[in-house]
Amino acid sequence: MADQKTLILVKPDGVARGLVGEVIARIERKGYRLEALELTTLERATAEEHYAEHTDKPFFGELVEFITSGPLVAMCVSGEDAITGMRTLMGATNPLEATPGSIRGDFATIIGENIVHGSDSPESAARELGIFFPGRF
Ligand code: DAT
Ligand code: MG
Repeated sequence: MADQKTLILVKPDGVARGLVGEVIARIERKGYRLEALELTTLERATAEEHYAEHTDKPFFGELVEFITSGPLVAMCVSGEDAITGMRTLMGATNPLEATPGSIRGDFATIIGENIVHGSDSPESAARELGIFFPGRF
């Protein structure tokens, strides 16, 4: 049992498609809490810092292009085991493998536009929350 905080993003595709309310509704219905929320468009440098672990991947360029392509919604979400729990709510990275009923399983078709981001570990959550909400968590 651990009360955790995690960084959740509704990525630019989710915002453009009008899915912000849908994603937030699922987070709240599950029983997690919103601790902070902001609509923002990322600078390239911020996006590169956020996705630093993927710098050497072949898709890094398109990933940064995509995440900076329009406004996104950044949230700090908290609750019991919220990091793993949010990953389950989101579904697998590749929407083809994401279970129906998950956010990606219900709303996405391609890996490069998979609606949401969620931190994958306590270390990632602390690092990523520091980027989006400096000094707050
Ligand atoms: P996740 O977002 O589930 O944590 P990740 O950290 O492995 O997944 O990758 C970050 C994002 O990069 C992912 O949400 C979509 C994109 N991505 C991952 N693998 C990709 C691939 N093979 N081709 C294109 N985009 C990819
Ligand atoms: Mg990841």
